Amino acid sequence: MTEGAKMVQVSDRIQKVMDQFEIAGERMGCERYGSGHINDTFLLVYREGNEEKKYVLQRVNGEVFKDIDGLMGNISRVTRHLRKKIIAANGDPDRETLSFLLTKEGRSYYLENAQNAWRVSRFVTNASCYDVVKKPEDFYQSARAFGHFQRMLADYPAEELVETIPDFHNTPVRFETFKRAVLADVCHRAAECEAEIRFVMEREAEMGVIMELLQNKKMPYRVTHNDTKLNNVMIDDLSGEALCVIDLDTIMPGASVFDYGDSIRFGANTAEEDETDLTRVSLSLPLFEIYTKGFLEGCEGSLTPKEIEMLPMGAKLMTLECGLRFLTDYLQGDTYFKIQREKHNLDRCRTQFALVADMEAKWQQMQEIVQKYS
Ligand code: GN1
Ligand code: MG
Repeated sequence: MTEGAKMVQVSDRIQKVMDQFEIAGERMGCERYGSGHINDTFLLVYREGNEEKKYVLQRVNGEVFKDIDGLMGNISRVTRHLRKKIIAANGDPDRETLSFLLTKEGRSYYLENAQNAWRVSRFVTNASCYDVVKKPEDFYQSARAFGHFQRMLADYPAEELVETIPDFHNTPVRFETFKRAVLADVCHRAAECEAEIRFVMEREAEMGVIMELLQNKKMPYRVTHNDTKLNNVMIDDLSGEALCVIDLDTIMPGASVFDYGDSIRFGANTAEEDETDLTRVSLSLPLFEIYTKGFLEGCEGSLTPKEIEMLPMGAKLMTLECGLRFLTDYLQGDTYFKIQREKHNLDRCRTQFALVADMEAKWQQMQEIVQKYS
């Protein structure tokens, strides 16, 4: 199919949305893009003279992100801060951070209706996002990038940021929501999930460990990304270096170990997030080590001894919390995460819990690896 033919298939709705933005050139194509569970993403191709230009069009899920003004405000403030840092380090701000196009009315997003806001960013060319670790080097690069991202935001005034999803990584709050979902059992699915529910209940005592350290000021609040999946970093196709951290919707004050932990959860798993054969799920210690090294290098010595000590716990709690969220969504009727098949959220929950169990088995080795780089 030619690019032109793809363009013909664009729905009237998308066409109308694209019309709201100030985008130069001739429209050549539009196709679905990426593998996010929340927003809808499209790749737009335009031609200006002989040059092809690409953009990313996104529908921000208004059910999940209730304060679009706050969210886009966060992103523009944070990217402005990052641009300054990148320029000061002789980097290329157009490739190393996201930039958004304005609508014809000069706004950073187009509000289609209360539930649907749309935005357009420049596509970072000659760079890729990966859903699985194909080369350990890519994972190492992502680790450095997320560590460095946090480092660049260390002097950003966190109080200026809106909490786009309150209590996003507050595991005890997630646990309370889960317990209510079990009790309500609106879809009559709790009986089927007995083993998973028990798995969660057996770990109740650990749920609050990180939040308690933050609340008791034993660990600092930092500006964190909070959704540090490998596919949220763009890797330069030529140099192989991590270029740009994307998906900035959940930048909020948080713990450094959230970012570290969520990356381990996703990237150091030997299987995909929705693998149905649980014998394939495990924590890869070599990948765990590579990420630990890269993340600490990226943080450039800025983590406190307590934060470093809690890295394994961050990995475990982010994995447990994510499994808990998938399970809660399954119990509530799959209203939050997009699913592609029946029981998709239950499958995702099971991989997360299998990974938690494997982390528990490898706890000692995880601690030793972290100590080696501290
Ligand atoms: C969601 O949108 P996406 O796919 O990057 C979710 C994360 C989960 C992740 C699980 C706003 O991220 O918190 O860890 O799915 N984002 C939101 O894959 O809830
Ligand atoms: Mg994403």
